[in-house]
Amino acid sequence: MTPLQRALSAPKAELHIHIEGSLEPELAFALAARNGIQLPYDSVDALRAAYDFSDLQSFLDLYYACADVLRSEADFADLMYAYLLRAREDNVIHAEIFFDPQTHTARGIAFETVLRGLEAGAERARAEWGMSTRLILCFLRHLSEAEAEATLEEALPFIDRIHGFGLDSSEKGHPPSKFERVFARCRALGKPVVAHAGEEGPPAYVYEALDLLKVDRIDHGVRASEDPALMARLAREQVPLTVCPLSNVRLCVFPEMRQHTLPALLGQGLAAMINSDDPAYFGGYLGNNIRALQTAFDFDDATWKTLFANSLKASFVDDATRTAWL
Ligand code: ES4
Ligand code: ZN
Repeated sequence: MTPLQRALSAPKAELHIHIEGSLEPELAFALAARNGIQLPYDSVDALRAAYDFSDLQSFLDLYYACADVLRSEADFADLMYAYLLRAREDNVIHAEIFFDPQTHTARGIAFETVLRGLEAGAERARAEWGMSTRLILCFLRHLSEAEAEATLEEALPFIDRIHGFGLDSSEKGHPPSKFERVFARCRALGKPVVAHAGEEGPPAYVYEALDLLKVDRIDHGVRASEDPALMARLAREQVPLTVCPLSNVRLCVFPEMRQHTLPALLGQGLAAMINSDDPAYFGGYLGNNIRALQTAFDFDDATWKTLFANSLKASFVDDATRTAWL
């Protein structure tokens, strides 16, 4: 076996996946037909041809437009099950899955419809092959903190079914400091919290996520490599970084994979691991990320082992479960 084959077959966790970003064009058209909705594209191929992004915002515009086909509990269940079935092929044994309730409640879909559907898909995967999952509710940072607070209120009746909170959407101009109060409430509920930071935003946003939001992990964080003091702190504190290599290349954070800072992050001892982010839109699932990294960097077995151990270590499961995995 080659290091690539061993990497693909190793058990691993995925900690940064937006369930709405796993909506493949084929499923989008199937759900549009089921719900009597017209997508603004003629065919699967025409939609896929639109996956030519110049930055985060150009992607988000399409991502939110496509999410409109998600209407019923069954739609969310089918979406979740399709992702987990695909993740299983890459030997993902545990997935912590982001969802964006505001994208759906703004269209009149009830919070409970979204949650029940996602849970039904996850329960099917658990029953069929023992898949382990957690749900992380993300607030949309282009909206106000008051809207995030209102979303938290909507989630409170179901709080035992929400395993953590996150912050996503347009990063530039929406610093973590905008959400300091609502994140304090999430932490007071005893929930782990994470935030996207240092994807397109500057290292200062990573400091804010750490110091003001007191996050347990940083999502992306790749621009930390611009700030040596921040790199030293992330290494010292072993803050997990949920890095998404194909996403970063597709959204032009790096011009090509060989320019990705993942080797630098690992080289300086940061607790980074790899994830797919929005696999339907960015050229693939975890296995595709592994193949692209291997082509660019030819990682050895020890590097792959570190990446997958970092993913399992940084998961939000109880200590006994984590220890059994490692
Ligand atoms: C996202 Cl790649 C990325 N960044 C920020 N927010 C997001 N939501 C879905 N994908
Ligand atoms: Zn993301």
